[in-house]
Amino acid sequence: MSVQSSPAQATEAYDVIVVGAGFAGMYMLHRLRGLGFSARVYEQGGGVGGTWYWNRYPGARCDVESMQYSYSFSEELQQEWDWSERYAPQPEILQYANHVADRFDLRRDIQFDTRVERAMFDERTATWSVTIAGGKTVDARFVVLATGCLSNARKPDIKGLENFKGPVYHTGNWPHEPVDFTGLRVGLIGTGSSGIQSAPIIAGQARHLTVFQRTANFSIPARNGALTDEERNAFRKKYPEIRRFAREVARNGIYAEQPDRGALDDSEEERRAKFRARWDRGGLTFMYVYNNLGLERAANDTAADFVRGKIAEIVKDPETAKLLQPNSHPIGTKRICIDTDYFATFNRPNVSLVDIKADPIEEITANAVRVAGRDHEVDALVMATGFDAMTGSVAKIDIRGRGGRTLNRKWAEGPKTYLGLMSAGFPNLFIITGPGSPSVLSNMIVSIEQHVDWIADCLVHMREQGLATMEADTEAEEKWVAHVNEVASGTLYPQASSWYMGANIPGKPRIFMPYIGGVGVYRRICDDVAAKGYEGFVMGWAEVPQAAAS
Ligand code: NA7
Repeated sequence: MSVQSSPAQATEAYDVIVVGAGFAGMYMLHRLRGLGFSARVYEQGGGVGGTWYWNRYPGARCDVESMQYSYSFSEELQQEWDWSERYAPQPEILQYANHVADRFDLRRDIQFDTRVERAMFDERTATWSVTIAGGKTVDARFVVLATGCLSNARKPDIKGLENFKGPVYHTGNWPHEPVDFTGLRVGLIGTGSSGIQSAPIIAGQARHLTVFQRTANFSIPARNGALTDEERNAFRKKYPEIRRFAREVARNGIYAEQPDRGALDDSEEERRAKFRARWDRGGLTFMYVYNNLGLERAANDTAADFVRGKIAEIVKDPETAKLLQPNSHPIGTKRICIDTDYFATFNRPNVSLVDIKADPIEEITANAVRVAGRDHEVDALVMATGFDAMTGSVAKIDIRGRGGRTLNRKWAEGPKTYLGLMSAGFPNLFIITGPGSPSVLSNMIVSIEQHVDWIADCLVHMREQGLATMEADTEAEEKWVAHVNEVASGTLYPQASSWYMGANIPGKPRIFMPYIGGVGVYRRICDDVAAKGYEGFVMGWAEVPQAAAS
């Protein structure tokens, strides 16, 4: 199948337009090409890598171990690439993305520095008309949104920010040139993953670092370190099992021992010993000591208390330690952070912590952040204030489906999708790792590969059956949205004001966006839907003949 421009119409046309050249867009392109579809990728950045292209802040690392946060689709690739550390730093992940682009010759079909402004569905021709920056319009049968979940950096609306005389950086949109804080007084706003990763590095450079904390966060030591050849080879040998487990068994797409008991099934002493062992090992699997930490408050409290105790042990000043101890949400209900020396950073004489929960920032002046009437003087500001997560990048595109209805209007009360893959009224528009899929609750590369493969199979099915359109059925979508919410409400997650709930964006509807049922369960549901002839999707034939078929 290939849509081509007829001589009379000069419009460029493809089978598929992919928006975004991060890990999702790159793999989508690779699959499409392999299946003989014509495809074009538009990427607003100047290179591949998506979130890893933009998030260049000091200390940026993935919180999933690199041997697992990597593509599995190519045996050669996973055998060849040498990750240097347990958690590779951002430059290395970006290097990997570039390596993949080169190795699979992807760049020739990617147009960089190009924002997609609009996508309009023409019901008569069953074609998407996509307008890119500069006004050029390109047609495609299908559009795949590979726009990423954490790529729309959000600078909060703080009074007086525009009056600040020094540089203001955002961790999610960091300059490509080196930033040197030597000799400067730096203010860091935000203590999510980005703030927690960057604080120790900035503190090591700056004359003084003031951290403005609204919500204290749970963080587990990364225990990062160089990977030995032996460790890499052990992983590689075990890859078939590791990858299978991550795809089919693990809830979060990460290979790890699965807990077989609840926290309250052990004595306090046994519990402490297990928490200590996981703390010493480091990393995200801390939450997998027991099988009910995300479900039962009493069980969760035991893990939260353990971490609070560790913070009190590490941080010397009791007042500061108390402020750093999270009390506002169950552990794990906001994405747990993985750090290197975050809490110990507050023992440095050049670091101070300001609580902006009790007293929010009043104003930013030319050279200070004013809190409770006191000016904290700073020469530079770092906003580690997060993203308009999961829907923000999609919302920036003017997407119009059937009847000219916009996706933003449809999602005004919260994103509605069937399986996270499609939204009713928007035929032939796929979303990768969208709201309603495990997405940000999982190892993103596992979820990306699953979505891309599912979409690729679906396009082949449509080609073989001569189908022109595919669209989520409204009823199936309603049921799925209800299911996503029902599963979330059976957990402790909705108890936190997190970006999973859209709670970090003023005015954004609060609904639990990712599907919490687990990647293995979710994969089976998607496969089952496909096996049943794409149950819950409505397929259609073209109202007018397609331009060409091959
Ligand atoms: P996050 O996790 O959204 O963290 C943002 C932080 O910024 C968080 O501490 C927020 O406090 C704080 N914040 C946001 N707006 C404000 C304002 N207006 N004033 C003060 N403080 C504010 O983003 P990250 O970039 O750290 O991490 C995102 C994900 O990337 C992470 O989960 C990993 O998966 C990788 P709040 O908690 O809202 O009170």
